[in-house]
Amino acid sequence: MSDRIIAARVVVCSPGRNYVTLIIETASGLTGIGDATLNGRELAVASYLADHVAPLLIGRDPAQIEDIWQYLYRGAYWRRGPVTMTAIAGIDVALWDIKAKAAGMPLYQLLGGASRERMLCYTHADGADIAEALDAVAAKREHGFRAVRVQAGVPGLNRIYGVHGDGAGDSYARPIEGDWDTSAYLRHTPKLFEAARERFGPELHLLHDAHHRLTPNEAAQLGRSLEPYRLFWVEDPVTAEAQEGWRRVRSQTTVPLAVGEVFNSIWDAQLLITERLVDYLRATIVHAGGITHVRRIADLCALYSVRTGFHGANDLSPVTMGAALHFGRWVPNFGIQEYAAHPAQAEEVFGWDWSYAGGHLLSGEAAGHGVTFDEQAAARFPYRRQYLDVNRLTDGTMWDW
Ligand code: KDG
Ligand code: MG
Repeated sequence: MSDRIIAARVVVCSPGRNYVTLIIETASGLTGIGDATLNGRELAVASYLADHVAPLLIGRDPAQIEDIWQYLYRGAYWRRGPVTMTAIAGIDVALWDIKAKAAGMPLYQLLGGASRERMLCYTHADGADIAEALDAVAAKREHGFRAVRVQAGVPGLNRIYGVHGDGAGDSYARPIEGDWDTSAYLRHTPKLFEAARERFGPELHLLHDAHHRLTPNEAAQLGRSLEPYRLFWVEDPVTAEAQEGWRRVRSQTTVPLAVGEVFNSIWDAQLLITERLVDYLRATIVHAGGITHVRRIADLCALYSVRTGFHGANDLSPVTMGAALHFGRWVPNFGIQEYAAHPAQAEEVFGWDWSYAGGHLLSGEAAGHGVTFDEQAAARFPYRRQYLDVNRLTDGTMWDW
């Protein structure tokens, strides 16, 4: 007997930061939870879902995940883009949650079963200068992390996103404006990783995020200068739009490359994957059309020796982490999972059965993706408009970040 969707509600709340959550209910009494959070543009996705898409879901069979996905993607005409693909992801993950609950299975079993028991993860260590950044790395290592992303302030620059915090104070009223000077950054960054290797030895995995700020040639210079320190990866050295620019980066340096947290479809990544221009793809479930679409991206990656390295900052809700860990438990070409702990207040709203232990993340065994959402608790944390930073060169020119 087929089931049918009887309700689809969007809740926007801010337990420490903003999250957009979709709740789908079925006639047989099942509930699916999806994350549709797009940092800094949350209400656009909430409106897309509530005003345009939720009414189309009522009466449909929740088991028809593929058909609903195609209906929302092909049927929209205005396809792709972060708002559309995040909205589709919210629905897709809620439907996979329902399907797994109906089957009485943890989601990874439906996807094809476990390929591994635990997922290697990396976390963030930031500092205003090299000494402070390395102390932050030491603290993460104490906590068992085997892979750490390291970002440090650059002399002469007052504020850099990812180093001096990411989203407080002024960001409620208008975006914080960071400073940027590529030459200073290129001079300073090798010193950071030289000092990190000296202090922590060869085994700790070190990662770095360049936040799309370099040209392809500058990225090649950065990669070469970091080769002696054997990084796990350099992330987003150039803008995601510079697809053919990655050929220059790839041909000039052997440093492993990661990209994709701002990608929302397989078409954003096609050239990078099929020409083997990157090593890790960071397109995530929440911003790239859900499990249904990211599975296609991961399968294409597998043909070209590209591994997953999903975005996992804490502006992606615990629902996305739950889904990502079931995906990671199954996907054959898993690489690493980013992990930044969620704000403490998020635990009052979301419940989850995934966990961290000894540098790894573990998915739970509950049926579905294992993440719950308490709508009454969410009402205690109303939405608060908040922006991501912007970035300017020291002469005032708007820049990438
Ligand atoms: O919403 C954007 C943040 O999640 C992003 O800037 C964080 O670059 C980031 C990362 O690698 O986690
Ligand atoms: Mg990043």
